[in-house]
Amino acid sequence: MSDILDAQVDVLINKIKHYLITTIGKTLEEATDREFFQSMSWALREEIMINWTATKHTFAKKRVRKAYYLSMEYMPGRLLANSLTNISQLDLICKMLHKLGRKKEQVFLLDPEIGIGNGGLGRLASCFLDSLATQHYPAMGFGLRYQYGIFEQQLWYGVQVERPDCWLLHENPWSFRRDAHAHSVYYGGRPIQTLASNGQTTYDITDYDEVRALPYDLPIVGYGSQEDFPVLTLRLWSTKESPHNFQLQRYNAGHLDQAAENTALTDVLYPNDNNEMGKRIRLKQEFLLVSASIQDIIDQHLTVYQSMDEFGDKVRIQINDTHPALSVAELMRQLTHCYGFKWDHAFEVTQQVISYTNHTVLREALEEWNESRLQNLLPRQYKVIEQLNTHFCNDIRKKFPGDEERVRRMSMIEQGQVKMANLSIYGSHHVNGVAALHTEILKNDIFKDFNELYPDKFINVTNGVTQRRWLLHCNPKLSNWITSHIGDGWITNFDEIKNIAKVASDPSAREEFLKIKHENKTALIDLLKEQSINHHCQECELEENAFLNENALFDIHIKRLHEYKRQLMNALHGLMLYQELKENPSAKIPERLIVFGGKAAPGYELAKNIIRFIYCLSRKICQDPDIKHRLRMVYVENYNVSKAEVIIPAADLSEQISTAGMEASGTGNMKLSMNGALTIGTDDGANVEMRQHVTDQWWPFKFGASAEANFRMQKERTYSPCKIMEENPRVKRAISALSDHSLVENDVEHEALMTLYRSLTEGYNHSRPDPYFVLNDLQDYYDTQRRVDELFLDQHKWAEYAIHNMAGMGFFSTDNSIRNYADQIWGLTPCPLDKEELDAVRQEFMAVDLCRIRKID
Ligand code: 26W
Repeated sequence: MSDILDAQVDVLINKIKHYLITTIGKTLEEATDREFFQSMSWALREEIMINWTATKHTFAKKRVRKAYYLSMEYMPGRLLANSLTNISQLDLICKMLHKLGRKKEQVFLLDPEIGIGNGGLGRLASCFLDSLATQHYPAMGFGLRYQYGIFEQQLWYGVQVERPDCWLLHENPWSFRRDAHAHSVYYGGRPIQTLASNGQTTYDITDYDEVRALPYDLPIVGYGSQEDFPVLTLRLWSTKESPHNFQLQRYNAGHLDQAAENTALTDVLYPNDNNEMGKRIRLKQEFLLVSASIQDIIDQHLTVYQSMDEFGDKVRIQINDTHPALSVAELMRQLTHCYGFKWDHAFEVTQQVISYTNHTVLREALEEWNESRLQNLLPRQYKVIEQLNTHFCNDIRKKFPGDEERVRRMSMIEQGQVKMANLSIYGSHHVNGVAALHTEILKNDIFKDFNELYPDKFINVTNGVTQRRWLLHCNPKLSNWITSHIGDGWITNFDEIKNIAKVASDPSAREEFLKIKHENKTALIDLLKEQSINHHCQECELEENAFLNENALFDIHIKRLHEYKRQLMNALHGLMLYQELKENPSAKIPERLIVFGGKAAPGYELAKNIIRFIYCLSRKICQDPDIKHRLRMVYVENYNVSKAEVIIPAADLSEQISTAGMEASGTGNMKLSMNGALTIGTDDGANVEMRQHVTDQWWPFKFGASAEANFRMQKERTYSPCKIMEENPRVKRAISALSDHSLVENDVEHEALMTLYRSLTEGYNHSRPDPYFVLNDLQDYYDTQRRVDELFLDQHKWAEYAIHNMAGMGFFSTDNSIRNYADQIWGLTPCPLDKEELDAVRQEFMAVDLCRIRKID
């Protein structure tokens, strides 16, 4: 075995030398780490290309139904090491790097962090692709290739500064430009009514703006320890490189901004999470994704079937939130205008093909577009929407005669706004929420009218995460421990994780678990130290012991910053704990390190002020000689997928404390739990199902008002945070510290904290005071944290709980979510690599290249 590995190492080294000389003109010794990384990637990619080609051939040959995932966001993080884990080649690479004396950490650091998304929605899309690939589903992802992904967050003395995220600075060996699949996308112009040969009225267009969308493909490598691992495609559109897109006439007339608008279309990701902006360029981006992808899907279909007759049977399109909702209008238009479908038939096919996932209940995040903006930018799609709306309103009237108020509420076009959720629901055969509670809220609250009209349309598909990245890859020590106790079946069948419960009561297994957690904490401490050596940190963090040690309770709150996620409540708890420790120094409270990570949308002032508050408070704590050895608070700069891979394995406590009824699902909750953290959480989103799967016995830290109670409070307008403050001195003392100058060092800081104080007590910018009920849950949260302390003091008991929590996570694999989509929504069956196709590709390649890393028998 080891001989074979040695031989493979040598072949790989030869291949790398080959690429170094033929593409860079250097020998192994003189190559920089980056040049080495590039050449190594080129060498490895040969292996992946074979399976990628064979995967494509297989889908075409078998003529299977195929699912297309349309998403404005993805969050793959670093791809290479994860892909190598999936094909069990990471050991080989590490061995090779060791032999050559290259540091693997340094080499893998050169793999670009791909962050072309905001948070939960984009990361979910990436987990889905991993599960689609691993389970051999015929599928493909579409997205946009933003040149600048989610901004890099710097923290200057508590102030968030955004820097561009230039992930494309270096050539990416895993990104394949595909000129043959470029498409034209049309904006603006005037529609001209035409009569198609079948008598159907459609619209041509004149004086339009034509934009070329050029795709770049990324390989998505599924898990497979055999030779037949599948590889799917993530196709990302760019408008950058097409010369046609630069409008020289406008440039010559002195309008550089207009001239470059289309080449710049895919330049930047909009950095808003759960907040709608209504910007024109964003609408152009959304349509770019929709139009180019649908043309591509139709092309792929015609290549295999030569006609559109089976389109409704062979194609499924999933739209990830409403961002690609124009798919409904654009598919209708292409079917009627380009392929001669009659309206009714086109709609039947559209509805058969499209389904929509909703990811949020926040009303400010539901997309609406200004009607005249949409009409001017996309005149033909606007006409389709108008016509769809007429049909839709008639449907409503038929079922609810005389209820014009209902028609008004449900209409897609209302008061000069086009409502994308309404369009998506009408155009889809299924609409799904992402957790049981969330789906119920959709059905009974925000989409109640729609559910009454189409009761069978709404279903739940609970989110998940891929255990391959979020356990196997990011936590190798714990993975080995799990495998040593229950075998490695969990990697592809996560239900088997339940078997780990059998060691929960075994003292030596607990000991092993605690030791691994300890080692993972050391890695996190190293990361924090690295950050604090960075220039924009407070001096006191540089002290020895700055982050306590591995015995402290690691209390982790990582996610986008948003009021409803209540990072403020966590920070207020830190403040109350600080005050308690001051007052009561002999209290039996374990050391605690509170870690925050997450970006605030650049224009979200309150969120930025919450970061500043955390900074001020952590400074206060680390300047206090009585407390700094017992409590610390730290904000991890620029939280991203790679940082999550270090933070999550080190967590003891997972903060999932959103206002109940507001978080659609959450997925960080699942990642932390499967890495052996206990959850302190409200009964919100997927927390509810996690608790059910873990059982109440092993879920000790549930707290807070229920979603129902919160809705009631919202409706009845009975909530008074000031009353809570008056009645609860401990809460009052904490809130007062926001306004009494005790935490701040200057006026600017004081003003920042005052906005938080006001938002809790009076309301901020016309909103009600404390709209997310922080004070209402604060005392319960504080008391629950004291129970956390108590359990943590008994490490073996804590380990027992943690192992039971891991054991309850089987349901929360995206393998399971994807099976649910495939069975309940798409009607899709797995299609494993065809052996003949794989052999054929291999043979063809072998004929020209006899130097293979993996030998075929
Ligand atoms: C147009 C602005 C905008 C951008 C993103 C509006 C809304 C969004 C997303 C829908 C927000 C989002 O990411 N939602 C999150 O989706 C996750 C995956 O389903 C859930 O786990 C989170 O609870 C939900 O907040």
